Amino acid sequence: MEFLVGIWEFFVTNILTKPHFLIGLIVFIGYMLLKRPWYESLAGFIKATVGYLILTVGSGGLITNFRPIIVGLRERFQLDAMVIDPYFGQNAIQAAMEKAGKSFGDVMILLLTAYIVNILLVRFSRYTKLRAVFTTGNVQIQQAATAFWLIFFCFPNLGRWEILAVMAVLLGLYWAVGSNLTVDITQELTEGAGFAIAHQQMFGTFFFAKLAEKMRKRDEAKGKKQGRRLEDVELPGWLSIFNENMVATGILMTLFFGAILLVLGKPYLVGAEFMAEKDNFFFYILQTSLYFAVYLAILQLGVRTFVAELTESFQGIATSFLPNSVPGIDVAATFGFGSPNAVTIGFISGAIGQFLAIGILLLFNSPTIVVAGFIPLFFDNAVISVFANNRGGAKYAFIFPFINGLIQVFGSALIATWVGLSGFGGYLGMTDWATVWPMFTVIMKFLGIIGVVVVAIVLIIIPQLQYRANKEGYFLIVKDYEAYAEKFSPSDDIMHAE
Ligand code: ASC
Repeated sequence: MEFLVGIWEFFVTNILTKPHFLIGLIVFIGYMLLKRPWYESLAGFIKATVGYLILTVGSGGLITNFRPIIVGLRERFQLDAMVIDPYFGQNAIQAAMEKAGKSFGDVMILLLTAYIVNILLVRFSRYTKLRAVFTTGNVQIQQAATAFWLIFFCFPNLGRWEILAVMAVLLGLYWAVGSNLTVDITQELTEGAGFAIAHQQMFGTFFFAKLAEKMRKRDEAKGKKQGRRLEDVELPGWLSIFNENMVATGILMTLFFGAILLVLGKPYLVGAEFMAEKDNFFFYILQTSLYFAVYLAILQLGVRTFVAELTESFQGIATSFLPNSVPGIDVAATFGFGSPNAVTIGFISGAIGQFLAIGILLLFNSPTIVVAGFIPLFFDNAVISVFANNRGGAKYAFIFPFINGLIQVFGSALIATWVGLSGFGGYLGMTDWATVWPMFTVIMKFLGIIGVVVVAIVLIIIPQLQYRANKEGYFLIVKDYEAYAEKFSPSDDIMHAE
């Protein structure tokens, strides 16, 4: 028994929670199931793992590059506040659990059992209508920790195994249902790349994508002049340089970073050792800003490297074990599709929304003050912008991330204060965890076990409703995108060039 537990632990620590290896392994197994020779399968493993690691270098670089701003704003204005960021959130929960006498080992048990629930739900897609397996292990740990704390807050007196069972069912359902929500919009965005999103804003992305589409169709019905997608806007004269993504990102980020870095000032940045005394301030700003474009380019290269492998090899898994399914992967993979400018615009609009919300908290002397974290700021708002642009046009690529920025701050401040996490310095802060999870928590806190049943039923019904909306196309969109596109012309859903 101990031996088996040892193997499990090894697998969890080294593969399950390391998405690059998990995706590599899925590709390897997929190719083997497709009866490819071992050396081709090995090559697939290497390409997928390397590609995923490149993606991680890109997203990690963006996160580190932004550190002077996050740390600077906090220190410079002496905000003793809660940071909304998945890693800060995880640390806060670890500290809170220790204080409450709970073992973090239980979070790992939850992660595993919820994973199994997710796979089983997809295995029985005929009944559950769930088509996506969540594979992004790094965020699954953060979510398991947060879900643990929220559900423990609702049922502090429930026995250890009973509460773990409740948690596993709800979290497994959230993973499968959330990822499944993004299947159609992602297939349409990527023209059948064969993946869904498995991250922290799946409900939010679906909501804003559909809202953008609805607003556009409403405008169309009214006969209003149509807006355009970002990639179709041809700017005149000198503005035409913005048509090139790298240039647009470079200029926009220099203005945005530049403004904030100027507020922080060179003396602070030197004192905090973000820059050296001898460095020129202007060139420091320029370099920091242009690095943003560098990491975005790296991220996109990573996506291109592994997505093709994953799409092809997953056929092996889909035909053998998990019929009608796609893998749910890191949200950053969507940044390789659609308009690259939407990524930058989403980030900046979301940041303006968040900063405004933080200003409002300060103004009203909120008991909890929030400090923006880069991950919610960037990854949530960029993806919302990408989809809003894809389905509704440029206008929504600006507006929706802004609204989401407000939601992230207010939602996180409310829930973290209520469940007692704000005092521990951090909260996850990503869109779904500032919206749907707080709603689940309210329902469960006030309705008790009946609340658990209500939340579970709502989650179970969502894919059934999606299925009803287009029975014929529902599984076809993952099995054979071309056939789907021919039959259902997704051009109706997404916005097209004029
Ligand atoms: C997260 C998280 C990360 C990033 C990464 C984005 O939520 O914990 O490390 O987003 O997954 O690529």
